[in-house]
Amino acid sequence: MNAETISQLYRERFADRSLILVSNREPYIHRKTKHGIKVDTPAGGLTAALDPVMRAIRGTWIAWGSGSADKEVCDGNDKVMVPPDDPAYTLKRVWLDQKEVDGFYYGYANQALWPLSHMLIEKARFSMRHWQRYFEVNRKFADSIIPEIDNDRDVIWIQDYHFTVLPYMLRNRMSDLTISMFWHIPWPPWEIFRVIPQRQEILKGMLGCDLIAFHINRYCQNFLETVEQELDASVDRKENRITYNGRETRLIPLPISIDYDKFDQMTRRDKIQSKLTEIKRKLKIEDKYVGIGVDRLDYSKGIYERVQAIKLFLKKYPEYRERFTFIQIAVPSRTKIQEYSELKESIEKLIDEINREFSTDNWKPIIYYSTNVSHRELVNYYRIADMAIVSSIVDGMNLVAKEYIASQVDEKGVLILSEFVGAVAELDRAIIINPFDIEQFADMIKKGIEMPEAEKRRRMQKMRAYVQTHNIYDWINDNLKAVEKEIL
Ligand code: GDG
Repeated sequence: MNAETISQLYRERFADRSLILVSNREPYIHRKTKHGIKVDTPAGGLTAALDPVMRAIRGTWIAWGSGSADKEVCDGNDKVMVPPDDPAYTLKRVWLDQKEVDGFYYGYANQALWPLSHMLIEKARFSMRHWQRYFEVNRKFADSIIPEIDNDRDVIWIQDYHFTVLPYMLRNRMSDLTISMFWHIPWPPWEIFRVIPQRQEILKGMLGCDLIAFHINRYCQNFLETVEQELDASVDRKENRITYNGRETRLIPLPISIDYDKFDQMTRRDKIQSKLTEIKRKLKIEDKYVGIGVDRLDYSKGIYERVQAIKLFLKKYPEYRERFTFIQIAVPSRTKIQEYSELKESIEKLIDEINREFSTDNWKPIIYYSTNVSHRELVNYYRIADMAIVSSIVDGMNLVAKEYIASQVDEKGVLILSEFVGAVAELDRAIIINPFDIEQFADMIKKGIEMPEAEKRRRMQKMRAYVQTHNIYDWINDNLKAVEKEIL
């Protein structure tokens, strides 16, 4: 599947239905700078995955307008065509004031639902004020969506944990709409979810959907069990169906993916070799074995554990000192939340310690970047790296693993992958680690480096073939097929 086939299929199957995608984060952020208005693409899996889909389908994307120049570039209806250099679809922005952002986004979404869904009960904070703002912002989005609906045959596609009560709000206003939701993070077992004071409102809200998709079946099963325990609903575990208040909601596992061809092509672009040589020279890593980590700086990503494993690896296997360099790109994320700024500090402190302890005149073990890097630049690092380490302690899917694979055109890279990411079910040729087991983790880094070339290649070829044939367009095709089933 590719962009063209998807756009054609959409036209054939959904001729008179528009697609309205709703997410918190917008795919393009306009920002005022000294040199005029600049456009950023945010770091994050959701927007990275969905932008190619919207380019192909050309629907309307409704999201929070978070950039300092966002208003300036919009028309009177809060709309702007994007991508800026090749306009293909409409972005409609919803404006939130500081109190709304604090309560809805930093508060309920990211300090209650995010940690809870990642099974980190002790990090979850619940406040009535945050919940109220969260509820109000969901209503604000409903108000912004309704005027965009041409007729009740349109398809509304809601993304993620920011909008759990929105499906019910829309359903109440237009009962025949087709409402589908994709949940990008894990769904925890009921014993964990039940901690949430507003758990029933959340479940009732989500059951306003016709269809809810999770990355893997285990998350579907967790959701079914949660509903079974919390609501007076009929739950069919075999068919993944829930009937509640006379309405049916279907669940499906749909593992998200990436635009494989885009990464593959960026990796093969002209002059990339000289660019790679230049970067290596600048970083003084021409003769080193290079590892890479790319993450939003989030406690779910296991960055601290990764750095601990690298420290142990260098201690235990001194023969790799001056020969192994790790590049960590950690884009700051949600920095207003204390937990996140503390994590940033502790990771940077540990990296500093390691660099002080092991560095020599011509070698620094860890090169650390704490800035937003474009996908084009990221690909350079993916190419340079002989090994990628994805060590999340919990992760819905993890796209970095798939991006690294798509960038390995010479098939030599090694992927070290946590057993706690959704992607592990599909990428079983990676070297699988438990990020909590630092000893084993350190040994696996050694194993990855020392793996015979032929085996590295065999494993990488298998994973590349898989990601190529299970790319983001295959994912959207499966999504559309599932939605179509609901409509017919
Ligand atoms: C959630 C779930 C699920 C990284 N640095 C920069 C940058 N990135 C891009 C990567 C990749 C994305 O961010 C991160 O993807 P993850 O999958 O790790 O995602 P989360 O943001 O945690 O997203 C996750 C995902 O949703 C999709 O469903 O896989 O489990 O937690 O694409 O390349 N992008 C830019 N600058 C950077 O510096 N522009």
